[in-house]
Parts: sequence; C-alpha cells; structure tokens
Amino acid sequence: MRVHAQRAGALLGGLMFPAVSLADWTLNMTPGVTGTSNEIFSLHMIILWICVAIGVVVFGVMFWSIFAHRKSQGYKPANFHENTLVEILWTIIPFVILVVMAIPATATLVDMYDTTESDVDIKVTGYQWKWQYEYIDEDFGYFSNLSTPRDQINNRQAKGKNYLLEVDNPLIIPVGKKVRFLVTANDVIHSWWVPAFGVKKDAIPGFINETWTRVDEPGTYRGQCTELCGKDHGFMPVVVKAVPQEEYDTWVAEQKVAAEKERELTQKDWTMAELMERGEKAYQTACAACHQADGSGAPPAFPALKGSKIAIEDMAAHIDIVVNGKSGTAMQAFGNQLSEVDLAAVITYERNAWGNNTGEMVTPKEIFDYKNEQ
Ligand code: HEC
Ligand SMILES: [Cu+2]
Repeated sequence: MRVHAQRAGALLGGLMFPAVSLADWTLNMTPGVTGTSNEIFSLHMIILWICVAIGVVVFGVMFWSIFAHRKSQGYKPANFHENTLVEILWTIIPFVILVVMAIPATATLVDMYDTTESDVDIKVTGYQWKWQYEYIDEDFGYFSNLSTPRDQINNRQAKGKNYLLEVDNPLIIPVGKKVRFLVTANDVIHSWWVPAFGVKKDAIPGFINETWTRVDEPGTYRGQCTELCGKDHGFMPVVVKAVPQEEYDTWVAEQKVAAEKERELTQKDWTMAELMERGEKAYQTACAACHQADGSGAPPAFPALKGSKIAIEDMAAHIDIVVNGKSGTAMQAFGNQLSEVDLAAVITYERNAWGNNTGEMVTPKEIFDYKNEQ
C-alpha cells in the first residue's frame, strides 16, 4: 500500500511540477542513438501530434456544439437523414490523413529493411540462454553469457548497477559502419533487441532474419531477449560495445590470434589439474544454470550430475550426451558451443567434482577425434 501511495504521489507531483521531476520521470519514448531509431522516434512524434490535433478538433467541435445548442437556449434538434456532402467529407478527410501518415512510415520501414551494402556481417544465434556472435568475414565467434553473479540474483548480495544487463563477452562493433545482423536461433524462438538502436528481430530456428544498424557514438548499449523463451528468458541480455575503427581492428586481430591459439591448445598434453580448473569455469558458465553449481540439479526437470550413473560410470554415454545433447529435452548439444578443450575439461570436471571421484579424464584430442568420427 505504501509503495502505491508513494508512486501515486510521485505521479501527481510529476504532473503538477513537470520540470522538477522530468529527469527521472520520462513519459515519452527515448530517441535512441542511430538514424533508424531517430526516424522511428520522429515518426512517433508526428503521428502523436496528428492524433492530438484530430482529438482537439473533433472534441472541440463536439463540446462546442453540445454547449452552444443546448435545449435551454431554445434549440430544436434537426431531423434529417443522409447528407451526401458530409458523408463524402468524412470519408475523404480520414483517407487523406492516413495517406499522409503512411508516407513517412513506409519510408522508414523501407530504410529499416535495407540490409544491402553492409561493412560488417555478424551472425547472431539465440540459445537457451545466451547469445552467440559469429563474425562471418573474420572466421571467429564466441558466446555472450550473463555475468551477473548468482549471489545477486538470489538476494545474497546487493544488486549491481547493470543487474541482469551485463555479459562476459559483449558484441563489439565499429562506429560509423553499417553492421548487418543475420539473426537465428538454435532451440526455441528468441528475439534480439537493442532499444537504443531501434533494432528488434525475432530469432527463429531454421530461419535467418536480417537487420542492420549504424552507430555513430562510441558507447555501451544494452538490451534483452524479448521473446519468452523459457526459464531463464530474463537472463540472456544483449550488450553491444561500439568502438572506434582502429580499436575494432586491433580487437579483431586479437580474436583471430586467440581462436588460432585455442585450436593449438587441443593438441597440447593436458594434466588432470589443468582440465579440472578449466572445467570448473566452463561448467559454471555453461551448465550450472540447469545442473546447479554443486551438481545437485533440480530434479525431475534437470537431473543431478553428482552421483549420476552417466557421470560416474558410462564414459561413452557421458561424452555423447554432452557433445550431441538429447533431442526433445533441454539438454542441448554442446559440441558446437564449446571448444574441444572446454568439452574435455567440463566432462573431466563432472567425473571428478562433488565426490564423483572416478579419477578418469578425457583429453581434448579424444573429443576432437570423437567429433570427427561422427
Ligand atoms: C538448459 C538446461 C541444461 C543445461 C544448460 C545443461 N543441461 Fe545437461 N541436462 C539437461 C537435462 C534436461 C537433462 C536430462 C535429459 C534427459 O531427459 O535424459 C540433462 C542431462 C545431462 C547429463 C546426463 C545426466 C544423467 O544422469 O542422465 C549430463 C552428463 C549432462 N546433462 C551434462 C551437461 C553439461 C556438461 C552441461 C554444460 C556443458 C549441461 N549438461 C548443460 C539440461 C541442461
Ligand atoms: Cu531468449
């Protein structure tokens, strides 16, 4: 009740003293930072003012007519049917208004759908519950996971400034360049949305939707998945960092070197301790959402891995379910989502953590061979 009273008070205050509270009480949409978002914003304003003008004229005439011709003034109601002139007017005027509104709206839509002549192409894939970004012309890609600590989510820690709007690896794009996004999904329908860009595109398995943006101001822009996609729908934010071209070029070069290093790591001889350390990290980012940090799962939906038959006995089945997933369940195929090193590490981790002390390890090479045999 008190909260409601406070909010009502704030609203009333806001209406009475707009200047004072405008800073944190904005009723209007925000114009965003791209050409498209600004076009959408001005379209919204034009249409809004057309509606306001129509409202003022229609209600003005109506209230004035009612008032000026009231019964106490001795007016007698007219009693006629069909007036061709009036009927033609009230058809033509709205028609003209609609056409006037459709012209700028169509121009904006045509512009939004024009994905030609892009400078950078990025494939965006929605997963339960993260985004994958692949730089098509550059031959590398990565996953972008929520980075808000579980302790904040579970109210064991105060919530941070960008609570649920922060990720480990943001999408990096150059400023002033046309960036084309090819949007799709791997499991269920998601939707990639960055309000400041005026970009929102459904990510549908089996389809590729295109959209684009050009950001002129360097900065960090945040958005969210905006299609109800399951349990952690609210936990797959979008973070885009627009950086100057030189910075972007350096970053791309680094990513390519890192991707090459990762491929080399597959051939290295790994020790148990190294795999366990890496496996724990990979497990916390990729698996803990369902199987929990301590491997206890959330049965019956998500099985426990601690003491699970697959995790302590059948090694082949263990590799198979992690690499290929299990169709028809939430257990997705991680074969393409994680590197060979991370796959080997996470499987080794599961076979030895939480008292699953099998002492067995899987090497990245074995995973590499396993994948190639398929
Ligand atoms: C989106 C939720 C989800 C995520 C994330 C997830 N799993 Fe699973 N996992 C499941 C479900 C559901 C099953 C049960 C499938 C079935 O019905 O057999 C399962 C089963 C398993 C099993 C078999 C357990 C058993 O006893 O049957 C293993 C092993 C496993 N997952 C490992 C992993 C690993 C490793 C990761 C991270 C790389 C991971 N899972 C991420 C949902 C998930
Ligand atoms: Cu989603």
